[in-house]
Amino acid sequence: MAATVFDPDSIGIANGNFFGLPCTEEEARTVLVQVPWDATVSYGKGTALGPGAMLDASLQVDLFDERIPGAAEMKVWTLPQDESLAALGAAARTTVEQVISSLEQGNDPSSLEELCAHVNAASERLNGYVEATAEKYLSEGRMVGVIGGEHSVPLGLIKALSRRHPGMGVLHIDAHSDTRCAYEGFVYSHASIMYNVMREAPGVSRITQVGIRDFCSAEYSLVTSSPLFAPFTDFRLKERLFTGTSWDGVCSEIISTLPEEVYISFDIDGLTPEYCPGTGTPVPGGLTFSQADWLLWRLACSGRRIVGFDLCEVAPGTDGEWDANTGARMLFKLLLYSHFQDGKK
Ligand SMILES: [Mn+2]
Repeated sequence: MAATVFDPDSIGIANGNFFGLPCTEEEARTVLVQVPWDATVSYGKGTALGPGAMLDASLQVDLFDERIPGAAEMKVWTLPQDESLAALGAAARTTVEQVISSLEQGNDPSSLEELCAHVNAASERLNGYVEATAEKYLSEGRMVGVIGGEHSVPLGLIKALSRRHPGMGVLHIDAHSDTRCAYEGFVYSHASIMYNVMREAPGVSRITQVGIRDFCSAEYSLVTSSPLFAPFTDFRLKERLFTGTSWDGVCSEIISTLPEEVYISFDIDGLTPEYCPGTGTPVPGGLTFSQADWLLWRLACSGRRIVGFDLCEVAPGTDGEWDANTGARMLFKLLLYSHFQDGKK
């Protein structure tokens, strides 16, 4: 039947895979794990709908790249969403809303410990799911990418990878440092992912942060004093650019802080908010799509190996499919650049 013939130059077929790529679980070189979870989001919600919205938007992306042959032949399979996760996250979200509204009314945080413990237990189950899923596919020799969801969700993947690649670095693109300890009482908060990486993934030797522009003083002192971190705040990036350094030169400085094996943790709000108006905590400033793309391309060309990635905080918003379109296209770049490295081995 004509509808089942894969044509990379025409609109993608809704076969459950991102970009409509024709690939089975057995054939997969990369497995994408969707995590529809926005339990601890403190401001705007909706990132739980991100994976589905990006999957729909991905069918519009042309599977061609002028630099990398074989884009349409990438073996990428998408693990279907686990519905029980969405239900667990929605229940936890209701408890989180109770806690936040109680905190906003000035109630004593210690009176909320039991509610927070419920949320933390739900997050631990989520982390267990992601880690076990990652372990399964990594042990089969496949690459794993996590598609959030809020930015708390990739912890299990980062832990699994850091055991296999001790000394690996994390390239963290984000408006936020995400180094808060138990934000609002929630240990596995979206605002704590890199704090938790520091605590629970000792195999990570470097966290290089790019585009950070919304942080508290405790976070700033942590990332500027700990040798684990290499912070490139948005102000420092712009200072370099506005005084005449090229973006390519800045990318070289960023990449030079990373070891040979690199995991990419991409929060879409690292981009300027025009690209992601629906995301939970948009912040003015940031990277353009092209700047982020150039950074990832230069990383791939640097000889370093991309060992895995996540793409988080994409929320469909209310203005059509723009956020998901941006997310799907950034996901395509992440897949392309990890695939590109295979050709160089
Ligand atoms: Mn963020």
